[in-house]
Order: sequence, then structure tokens, then C-alpha cells
Amino acid sequence: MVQKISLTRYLVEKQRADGLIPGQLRLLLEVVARACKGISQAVNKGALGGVLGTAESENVQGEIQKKLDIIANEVLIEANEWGGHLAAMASEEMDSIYVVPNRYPQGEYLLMFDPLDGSSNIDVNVSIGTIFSVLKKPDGSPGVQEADFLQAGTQQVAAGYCIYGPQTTLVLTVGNGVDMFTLDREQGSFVLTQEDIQIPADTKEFAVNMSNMRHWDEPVKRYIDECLAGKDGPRGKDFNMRWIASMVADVHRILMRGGVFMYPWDKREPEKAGKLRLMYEANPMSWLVEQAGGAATNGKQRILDLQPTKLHERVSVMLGSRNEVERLAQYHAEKA
Ligand code: AHM
Ligand code: MG
Repeated sequence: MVQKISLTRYLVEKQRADGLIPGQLRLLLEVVARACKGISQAVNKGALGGVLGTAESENVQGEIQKKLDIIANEVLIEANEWGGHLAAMASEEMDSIYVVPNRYPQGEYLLMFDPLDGSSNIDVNVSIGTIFSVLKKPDGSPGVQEADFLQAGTQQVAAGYCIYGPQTTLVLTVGNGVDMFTLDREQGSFVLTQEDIQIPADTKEFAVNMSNMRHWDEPVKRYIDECLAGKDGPRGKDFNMRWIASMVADVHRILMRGGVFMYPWDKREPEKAGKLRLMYEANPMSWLVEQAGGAATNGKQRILDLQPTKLHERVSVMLGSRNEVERLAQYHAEKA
């Protein structure tokens, strides 16, 4: 009989064999996974649990919060604050950092999350997810402040997401490839279902919100025009388009079968670098994609090399199959 490997066993074995996961980080990842199980329960109940609809509040970016945005945020905080593995947390749904209260021991890690990504899909029963990124608190800094979080994506020690779709699936990297776990509801545990995920370097599929086309920058327009021209155009092949409006679901598809995902800077609000957030959306997803052999850029620079200047910083995002992302970067360089 093929033995199922639970997330717990996987983490213990990784800790032993590769030394990639220190004890506190292992605990942290277990706790995040447990929180995701809780969020998955709430998502599944939907209207029966009274969790659909809008809350009467706005987050720091001026977006109306959904009830599930707030519930997911609370589940993650409550699960993580008491274990002694964290110094502080930061979230898309909180204005400033959440320092672990001093009634609990403080650990050495910093956790960032988008508790429920794809919020516009919550009420229409389309896949949504939780994205998370883990950093280490810089050595020797007393207490903990926002500046401790402002580290480039290359400094992440773990990153992943949990997608609440037809299956609940957790995808994780600690810096040696990307592995996937599926929630076994009967056992109540995540089970390893795919190891060493690889994104094909070439693709015939792109994901972008086409309704913004008239606002795009010229290199993005050029890239998509060439895809749309299909077999008779310069690319010599027909392309397919998918846009779920949940970054988690679009990136998951790319990890499973390749493709390119874009939420580029556009002229609607030119002073904003993009729509998506660097610290808890772009960085964790870019690291996962790179770990699976893909690439991620803002057009001009590798996303993981960007030095953040504030917690809720936004960024232009193009990621996925390596050759397509390189082509996009090349089109931007030619324009410059
Ligand atoms: P959210 O974190 O408030 O859910 O916003 C991020 C989401 C991404 O998941 C998705 O790629 C994008 O916003 C969709 O935006 P749009 O509605 O403009 O297509
Ligand atoms: Mg989001």
C-alpha cells in the first residue's frame, strides 16, 4: 500500500534531512496550515454559516471588506499569536503590523498574509485563497517594528498559499522546490499529493484583465496583441485566455500547466505602481513561481530583488512560464 505523507510528517522529515526547517518554522507552518483548514471550513459553509456578504468596514487601501476577509484575518491571528514562533504579523486587512502581545513568548519569525485573496469571488462561489510569506526578524533589532518587515523577497524563508476550490490545496516552498498538499477532510489533515512542481518554460495561455487594455503601457499591449494575432501573427501559434480574478487560482493553474499571469501597471492611476501588493501577494507568488522554474518581473526588475519601502506597497506583476516572462521583460527593455 502506498503510504500517505501528511504535512506534519513532511515537515518533520524536511527538518531532519535537509535542515531547511528549524523547529520554530516547522511549528509556524503547521499553525498556518491549521488556520487554513479553519478558513476552508468557513468558506465551505458559505451562506449556511452566515459568512457571505460585505462587512461595514474598509481596509487600509480603501477597499470595502467582506465578512470572510475579516474572519480569515482573525483566524490567522488567533492561531498564530500564542505559539511562541512569531514576533509579529502583517496583513492586507490591517493598517499596521500586529506585534505578538507580551503575555505570549516572542519568536524570531515575521508572518505576512493576504487572508482571503480574490475577495470579489467570495459571494459567487468561485475559488479564493490565502497567501502567506515568512521572513526572519533581522538579528539584533530590539523589539519589532514595521521596518523589520521591509526585506526583499529573496529573504523569504517560506511562502505558500492555500486555495479553497473544488479541493482545498496547500502549496508550499521553503526554498528547495514547490510541493503540494491536498486537504483530506476525513482525516482532517493535508496530504502530500505532488512534489517538485515544474512550470513549463513555454505556454499558449495568458491571464490578464482584458477590460483594462486601453490603459496598458505599450510593451504589455504589444505582447497581448501578438498573442491575439495567433497562428498568423509573429508568435505563429494560437493562444488561449483565462482570468479568474483570484490571483491564487490563476497562479495555481500556472503551476499546474504553465501560462503567464499579469496585473501590470496601467494609466488608470499612474502614481500607483500596480494593483497587487508586493509583500503578501507578489513576493510569495514570485518565489513559488521561481522555485518551480518560472520567472517573475515588474517589467524592469526581478520582483524578488525589489527593496520594499512600505508595508502595503503595490507592484506591477508579470509571472509564470519563463520564456514568456523574459519576452515581456525584453519588450519593456526595448521601450526603455
Ligand atoms: P484582493 O486581495 O482584494 O482580493 O485583490 C487582489 C485580486 C487578485 O486576486 C486578482 O488577480 C485581482 O485582484 C483581480 O482584479 P480585477 O478585479 O481588477 O480583475
Ligand atoms: Mg489579494
